[in-house]
Amino acid sequence: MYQLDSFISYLERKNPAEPEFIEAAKEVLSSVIDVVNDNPYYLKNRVLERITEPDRVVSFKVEWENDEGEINVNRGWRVQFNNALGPYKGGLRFHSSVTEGSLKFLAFEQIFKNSLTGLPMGGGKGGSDFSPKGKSDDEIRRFTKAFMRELYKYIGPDMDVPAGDIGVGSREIGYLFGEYKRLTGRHEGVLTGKGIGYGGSETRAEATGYGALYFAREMLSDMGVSISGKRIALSGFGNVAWGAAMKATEMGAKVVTLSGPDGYVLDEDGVSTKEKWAYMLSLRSSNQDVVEPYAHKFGAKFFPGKKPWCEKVDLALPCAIQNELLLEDAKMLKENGVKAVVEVSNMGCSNEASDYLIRNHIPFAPGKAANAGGVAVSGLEMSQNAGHIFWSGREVDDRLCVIMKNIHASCLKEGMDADGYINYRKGANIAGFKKVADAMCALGY
Ligand code: 2IT
Repeated sequence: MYQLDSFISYLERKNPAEPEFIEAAKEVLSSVIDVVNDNPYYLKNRVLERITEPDRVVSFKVEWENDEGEINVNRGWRVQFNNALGPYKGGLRFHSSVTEGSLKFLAFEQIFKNSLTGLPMGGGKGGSDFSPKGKSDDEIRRFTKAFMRELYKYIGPDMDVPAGDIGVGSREIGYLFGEYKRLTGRHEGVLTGKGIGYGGSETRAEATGYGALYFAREMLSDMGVSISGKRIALSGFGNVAWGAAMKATEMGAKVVTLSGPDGYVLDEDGVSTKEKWAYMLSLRSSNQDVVEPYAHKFGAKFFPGKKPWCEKVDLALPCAIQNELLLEDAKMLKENGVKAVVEVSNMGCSNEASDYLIRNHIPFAPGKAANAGGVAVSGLEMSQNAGHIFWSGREVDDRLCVIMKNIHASCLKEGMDADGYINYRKGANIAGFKKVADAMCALGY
């Protein structure tokens, strides 16, 4: 029998100075520990020890030259956490906050997220502590290609298929794919999020945001409420926030905030026009990592150094980075009558914040369920690449919508509390975990 506290202490001893990994593990384990203790097969197979240990972590040096001709050194990693369900799959993050521990947390989350999609994908994640902020396009290209010169040794269409994440968008995927092709001579589905003209899938760019809104719509309908007319606070201003703002607008809701490391924008007219969405993309590709110019351009208000969670809204959608919505933010949202919190970034809410929301019976969707649309369409891109075919945007979007509804149904099946409260976090963790644990047991050690 496992005991939660002693198992967490064991993980802390094995993974010192990796607080985000411990936090993510604690969240999953607190949901699944009873399931494991009730299942002699899982106990005999030591699934908890095995599922919390990555298959391997590759760390490598990345040397690149800046515009002044100086040599720079960064560190790159690929965490190949678990491939029980399929090839390792997960994004690459280029951000100053990246450490081995943060990538382990992201790869761990990715295992269960990918399992929830129902597609055959294992869990992985990679990236670098390289910060694109303030870099020129040439510097980004040189760094990205140098990164692939190491990474290509460890990946392959049936082994490990990276994609984008924070700091890695279609521009970087293009450079990465170009370098992989130059090194190997193979045009194959080794990366997802590729440009549509050279093997990418329709709707991949929009998929994370779209999927999160499909999930949010299902959650609200569990409460008998329509998403139309709802007021939404978003954080972030990148690819995920962009997709979410477009789909929310299409559903008749109004997104009133965006945010960046510099503060948040309040746009009472709504982030709801093609011009505003295109501007979000241009802000992102400018590599400045600030959102304030949006406020100047569109006559919106800007609150420096603040987060959008103090606004009175029906829905809060963290779309930026981990631990961006903390306990005091959750309290403020509740005070202001929030109806649901949908985590679109990975672990956007601290455990304390999501515990508080759940204790207070505010519907809370964890990232591994709500943001799975991105990797789901990556899985569809892999299918198209493997079959040498191309699906229309309509076809991909229809499949995405079905996948998000299925994930929602899995959360209901495993997450319904005795008093009728739907604990989506518990439901997602149990449903995602069981499938991986069953496969691990079936495959043997
Ligand atoms: O966090 C995520 O799910 C992603 N960054 C997308 C991963 C992918 O392989 O598309």
